[in-house]
This record gives sequence, C-alpha cells and structure tokens, in this order.
Amino acid sequence: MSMTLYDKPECPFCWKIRLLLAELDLNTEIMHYHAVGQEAIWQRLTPNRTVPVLTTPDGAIYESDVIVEYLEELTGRLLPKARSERIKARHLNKYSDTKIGAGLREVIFEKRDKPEAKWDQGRINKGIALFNQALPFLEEQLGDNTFFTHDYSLPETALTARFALGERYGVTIPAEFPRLREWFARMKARPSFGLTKPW
Ligand SMILES: N[C@@H](CCC(=O)N[C@@H](CS)C(=O)NCC(=O)O)C(=O)O
Repeated sequence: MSMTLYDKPECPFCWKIRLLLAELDLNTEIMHYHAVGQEAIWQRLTPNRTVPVLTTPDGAIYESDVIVEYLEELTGRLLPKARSERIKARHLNKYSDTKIGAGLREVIFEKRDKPEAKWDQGRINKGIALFNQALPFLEEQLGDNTFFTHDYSLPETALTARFALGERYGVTIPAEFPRLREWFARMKARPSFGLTKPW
C-alpha cells in the first residue's frame, strides 16, 4: 500500500506520526511539505494548510488525530485492546498536545530563530513553569509501569516527540520526576527514535 506523509521535521504532530509509522513498520514515503515541486501538491491536500498530511489509498488525511484513528483501523496495533486503556491512551495524547505543548510552545517560539541576546527570559520561564506543572499528572499516570498503557502505544509517540523537542530547546524533565525521566530515556533508546528524529 502506497502512502506519503507530508512532513515538517520539527513539528510535534508530524514527529508523533513518524514514530507511529516507524513502530508499526509501515513503509511510507516521507516528503518535506516545502520540497521542490511539492508545496502546491500539499496545499491542494489540506484546507488547513498544516502538516502532517497522510495520503492513503482511501484519500488524504490532514488532521493528526484522524491519521491516528486511520492507522489504528488499518493495523489494529496502535491502541491498547482494553477499552479503558484506549481511553487513557487517547486522553494522554490530548494532554500531550495541549498541556505539555502549551508550555513548550512558549519556550520554543521564543528561542527559535532568535539570537540569545533577544530572548524574553520571562516568557521562557513562564513556559518552563507551565511544562513543570503538567508533569505530576504524567508521573502518576505512568506509575511503576514501563509504558503508560500495557505496551508501547499512542502516549509514547506523542510524549516522546514533545519531550525531545523540549530537550532540544533546553527544557528537561526535573529530577523530581524520576519515573518519567527513566521512561523518556527508554523511549530515546528505541530504534524508532533514531529513525525519526529531525536532527
Ligand atoms: N490540528 C493539527 C495541527 C497541526 C499543526 O499545527 N501543524 C503546524 C506545524 S506543528 C503547521 O503545519 N503549521 C503551518 C506551517 O508550519 O507552515 C493536527 O493535529 O494535525
């Protein structure tokens, strides 16, 4: 089956999908959305003008949550089997995009493409504080388990991409969250991380 992912390497939504595709071992062409000759094609595929966009034999999908559901329907291997665990996986995916994303966005948008002398340290500190406030819930949801649900699943892909982008911009998980730190180290050791990281 032929699929193409229109992608921006540092986009957390795209990285989540790249991780899913790598973990599911689905052979997909990865196309930078601004690659020569591709931008107009990508624009025709999405009314939102965002990435990721996945072209599939069933049509183009231009919302990452819809891509996730499609890949689950296709493979049945993406979400946990138990209904309660599926709810947890979906909730954590949303939590990653909203609560974890909110703090990181402040830091990344402030630091990206700006010389350090021009950084607004107040905005950066506010972002880090928001990020840190979102961590106790995740530490509690993880508990002593290897994964957030019984096996590697959607929360792993969503949170790995967010945490790794944060780390790239100097935001790390504080020592008071040891289980989360160990979990993140395990995620970075997986082949899918090396295969999909943008740098
Ligand atoms: N709700 C969308 C959000 C996607 C999104 O915001 N993508 C950003 C990059 S992270 C984007 O495409 N921005 C336009 C651009 O970078 O040109 C989804 O989940 O797919």
